[in-house]
Amino acid sequence: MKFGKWYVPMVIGIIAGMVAGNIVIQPDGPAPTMSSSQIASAQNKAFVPPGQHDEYYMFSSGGHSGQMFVIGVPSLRRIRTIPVFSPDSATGYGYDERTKELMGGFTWGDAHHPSLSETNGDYDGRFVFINDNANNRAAMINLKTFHTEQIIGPIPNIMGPHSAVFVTPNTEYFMMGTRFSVPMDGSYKELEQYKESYNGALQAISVDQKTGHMTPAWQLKLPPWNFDLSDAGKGPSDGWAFLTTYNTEEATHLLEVNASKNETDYILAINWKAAEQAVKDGKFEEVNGQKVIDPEKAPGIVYAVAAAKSPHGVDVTPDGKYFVGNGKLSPIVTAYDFEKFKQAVENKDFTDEVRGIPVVNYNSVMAAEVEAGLGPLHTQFGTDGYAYTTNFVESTVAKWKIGEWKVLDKVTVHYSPGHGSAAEGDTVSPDGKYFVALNKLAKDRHLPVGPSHPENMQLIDIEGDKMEIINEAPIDPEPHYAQIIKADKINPVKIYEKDENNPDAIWSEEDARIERNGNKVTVYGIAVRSRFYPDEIKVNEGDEVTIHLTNIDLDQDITHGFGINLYDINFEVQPGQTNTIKFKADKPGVFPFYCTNFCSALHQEMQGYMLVKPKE
Ligand code: K7E
Ligand code: CUA
Repeated sequence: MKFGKWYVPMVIGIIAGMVAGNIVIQPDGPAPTMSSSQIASAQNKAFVPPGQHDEYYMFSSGGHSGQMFVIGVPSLRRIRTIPVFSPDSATGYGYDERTKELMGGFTWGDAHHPSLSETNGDYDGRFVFINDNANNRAAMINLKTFHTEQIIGPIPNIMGPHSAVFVTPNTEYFMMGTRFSVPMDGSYKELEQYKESYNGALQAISVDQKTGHMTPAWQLKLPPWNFDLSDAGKGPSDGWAFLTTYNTEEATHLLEVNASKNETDYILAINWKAAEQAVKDGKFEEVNGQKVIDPEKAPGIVYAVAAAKSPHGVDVTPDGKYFVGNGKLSPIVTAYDFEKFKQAVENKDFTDEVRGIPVVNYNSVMAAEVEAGLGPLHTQFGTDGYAYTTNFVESTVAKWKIGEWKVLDKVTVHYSPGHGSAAEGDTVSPDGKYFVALNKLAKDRHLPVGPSHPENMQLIDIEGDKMEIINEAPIDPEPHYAQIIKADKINPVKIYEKDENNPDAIWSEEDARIERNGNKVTVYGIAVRSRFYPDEIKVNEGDEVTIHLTNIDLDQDITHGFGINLYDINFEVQPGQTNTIKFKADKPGVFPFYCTNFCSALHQEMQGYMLVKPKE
């Protein structure tokens, strides 16, 4: 392998740097300022005048904030935070009954990779999915309402689905590969039994095309390695998924060193159509209610191919002809020719077998090794075969071209980019135009705010030969990945449709009422500018209280909140929406409730009293 000769010293350097706690080569101190002509050009390209809309939506993961950020491109204005895995008192997410149930008892998630639904390999603007790396879950956000509508999991047998979520070209499935290996059946095993008793997995989730609802479909048992990222094939490679591995050393301690020993790890190529067939043919075992396929017992599903040391991202080109592995601990990005890969599989051109998985001959399928830079993590695509790779260690974005396989331009970013996101970058027809570097460190780029800084997004104009940074904005931790979709593909509703069949909803003051059944009190109320009805809720200490509240203000952007003093309760009702809250009236006394979301000139008058009569 070409890279074998020369990357070793560099890798040692990187590891030594990591051990010394100094992974970032970029020097401290203010970055070079832009020239006045660069500033003028940037203003011209990135400024969105007040009242005008951005050309694109960017959906960015919120990392361990558990949220998703909606950002306009090119302005980089944050338009909305969509709460997904963590409570959000601003919207009442995690407080009302529906969203409390969605969160399933967890108070956070680690959201890494949003994936927009696709039709024929193109973003269709229906749904966006995202993983929870911490709690084995995935969420679906409906882009009609921008609300999280479903969360599934924790899914048994998998642990830390980091390599997720990646939709197939018609959103038949999305894939979730695990970062961690654990005993797959959920049992207790000592780490000494790691090699025999621990496993990784790839989880396929099927998606209902009408509702976007997710169902665990099947799981593929994988070796006790770590899996980093995946991508779905398209065009000629449709039906396949690609998954990067690290820690093929099968280390259990000090992975920093012990998982960085092998010269190469693997990219796994998974024939998901064959896996689907194996399930139909009954070639699976049921474990904790999940259909688990063991590739050793169902051959023809999983193949491995060598990849430069501990690869991070794997990305399929827009035409589906190549899959590209990003070296991380090697300075190269390897492009594999899918057609040759398929031939090698057919010809059984294997060099090895590892844990029952055939290893395809690297030299037969490798199309090119692109010297991208130090610490390449992720690659995105533009028009005309241009590719953009983020180099974490050297803080650059490298532009190269499919077929030419060499770097044509580099731009320094600030600092240490993780993922990047190109306009319509994961589709069969990327737009080019914009690339957003999702930089892990901001350091001196914004007003200082103490020892820790926000992350830093930088917008790069990729239209010309030379890449040019034209905008930047801080962002809370932590965008891992983002997808950028044309704004006109998304058509959100303006108000909730009046649901006459919802038994909890009422639409007039006359229907407002309080019902009592033993110690259970149910309130059917309305919120309308600028009052609640009823505005007196009288209960007894210890009562179980349910409040259904409908916002009958069918007017865009007139949202009401409902907070009760000292009861740790706040939720919202958007126009036409009904929400429900349940609690025990365990504190006697007088507690005002009020509208928390400024809605009218008489918003301050929008209040009432909850009277909790003390027990005798
Ligand atoms: Cu941050 Cu995709 Cu989780 Cu790379 S991952 S950077
Ligand atoms: Cu309703 Cu403020």
